Amino acid sequence: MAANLPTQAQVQGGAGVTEPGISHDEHAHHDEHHEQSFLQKYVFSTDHKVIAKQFLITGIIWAIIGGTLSSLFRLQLGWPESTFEWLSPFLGKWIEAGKLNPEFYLALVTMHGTIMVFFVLTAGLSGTFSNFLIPLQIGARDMASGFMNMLSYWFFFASSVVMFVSLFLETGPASAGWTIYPPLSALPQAIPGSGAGQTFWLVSMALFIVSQLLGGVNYITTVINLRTQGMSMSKLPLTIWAFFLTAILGLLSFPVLFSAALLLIFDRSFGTSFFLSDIYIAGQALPNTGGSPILFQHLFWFLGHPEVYIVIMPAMGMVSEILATNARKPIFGYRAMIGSLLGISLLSFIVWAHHMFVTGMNPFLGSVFMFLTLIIAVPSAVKTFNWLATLWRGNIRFTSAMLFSIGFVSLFIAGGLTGIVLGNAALDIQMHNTYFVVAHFHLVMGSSAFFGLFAGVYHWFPKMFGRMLDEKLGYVHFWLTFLGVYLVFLPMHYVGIAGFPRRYYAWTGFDSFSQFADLNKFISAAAIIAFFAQFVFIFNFFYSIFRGRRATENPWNSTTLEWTTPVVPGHGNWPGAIPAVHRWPYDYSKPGAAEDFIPQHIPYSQTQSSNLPYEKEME
Ligand code: HEM
Ligand SMILES: [Cu+2]
Repeated sequence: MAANLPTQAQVQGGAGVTEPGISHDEHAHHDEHHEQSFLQKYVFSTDHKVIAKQFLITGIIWAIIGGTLSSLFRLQLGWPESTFEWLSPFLGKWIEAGKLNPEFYLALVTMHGTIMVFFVLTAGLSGTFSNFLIPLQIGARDMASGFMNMLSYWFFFASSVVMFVSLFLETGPASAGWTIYPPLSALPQAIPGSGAGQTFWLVSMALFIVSQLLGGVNYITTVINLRTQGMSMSKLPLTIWAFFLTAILGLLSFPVLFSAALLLIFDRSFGTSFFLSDIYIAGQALPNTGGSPILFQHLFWFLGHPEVYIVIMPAMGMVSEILATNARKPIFGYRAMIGSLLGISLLSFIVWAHHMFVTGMNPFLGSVFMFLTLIIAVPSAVKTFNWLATLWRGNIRFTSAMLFSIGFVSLFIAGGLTGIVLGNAALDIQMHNTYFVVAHFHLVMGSSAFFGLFAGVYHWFPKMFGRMLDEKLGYVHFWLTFLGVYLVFLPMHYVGIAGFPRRYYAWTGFDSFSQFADLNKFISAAAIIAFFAQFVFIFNFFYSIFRGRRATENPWNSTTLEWTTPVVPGHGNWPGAIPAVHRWPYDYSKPGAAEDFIPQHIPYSQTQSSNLPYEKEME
């Protein structure tokens, strides 16, 4: 399977790094002789593979922090009467006489949500795999602009530093929830976390959005311009379709959050009243008039809803790829998969107000948003059906990546169903701001996106590091996590239906909720165990980078282009010419074929016995 196919049309318009032929030998040269300094190679690198690893490792660090915060607030919810003296050395003044400070509790949930949604599942997931896979799977030497790509990581890094520092502020980090609704977020005097912590949050988010936009423009340009010869849009792996559409979603919605954040900064620091009106503090009227806190919600959710798809679509793409590879079957309904991604992308812009059914909006408007929201169930169901049909009668290999992908489908179904419940305004009015919503989005987004992330790491680790992750540890990690998330989030539906509100520090003051005392303990225990199970993965990850079994070029017998590169691809990805592409990425178990997979770069002329009638005419 020599990869030295014609190169002349390696359509590498523009960007210097990726010019075929000319630059490449130079790059190989660089690599072998270490002319690049350590700093250029590993720190301020413009190589998409290094940048991907930077995103991944930063994401893992954030996930550990985000998980620790949730363990802390679950301790409080599970054992509200107990004291936690042993935490005093770590939490300082946030814990008094063993009791968590209620305002610190709000800071914990706010930072947990912010970190998980943006820093782990957006930057860590999408940033890692868009960077790693786009050039490798479309057949490009690097991103369109390596420099912008590097900036994208370093803006994320700067944003991370600001957010991290805010954890240690005297008055604590932001505490208005990950959705930072005003007036709580707009009035620095409201609660301690509304002060400097909120300012840091906004500055960090602004930097984060710059990072997202730099990355997104680059991904889009790369996919449009740098595909190798033969790689038409209809031969793209679904991963790339997902990353491509995700980048478009980000590009169109993050700027709206940016403007909302900017206006909020003005309200906080420069006396404007975009989001404030008629506010009284301790009987004293504030001068602000004319603004609307609901306006903020509209701006926030105009990003916020697409954001949940920014988080989930890359995972969907990777899961599609991994399911087909390990079921040894073509993905079922390739075009329907692309169509449903397109459908979800379009719809995701016109449903945002389903987060706002209780804001007093006109019920007619509510019913329009309800209608549009429920339509999303259609493309979501198409995808689910196609994943299941791909598995159906497949020759399934239960690799760790495959287990996590199947887990993804399971969680997406379990969490998606309750979306349909919440999408009904009449039901949502009862359920809004209860644990039912928390259960919904932790299954459908939190857990399933994490499963997509894990699936991706188990599957592409060999290409990233040239070594394999340990599969036995992978199984342990999978089962503990899979059982863990269901044990944590299924019971939450139950307490949510009973009206248990989210973001409450203590429920002991409410008689009707004391019946959930045991259930809350159970959820907390399961959550903390599931959190500690993640260290199996973290150990496996760092151990295997150095000590894992050595990988081969194509350990999963996969069809896509990244597996035609050397075990650890160098700068420029292919030592010789970039292979041209002749077929779609899902030629698994083709009748009449010599093997159960035919890579994308193999021409039909070499596979006569397996060609379908119309494929015979194509060469
Ligand atoms: C059939 C599809 C879905 C429908 C109809 C749906 C509907 C809803 C509705 C109506 C809410 C608002 C509940 C409330 O606050 O009262 C909501 C919350 C949420 N949904 Fe979904 N959803 C669906 C799928 C998804 C998916 C796929 C994701 C993420 C990948 C997601 C993530 C979220 C998040 C993060 C929230 C809560 C945000 C917050 O208030 O903090 N949903 N969903
Ligand atoms: Cu939404």
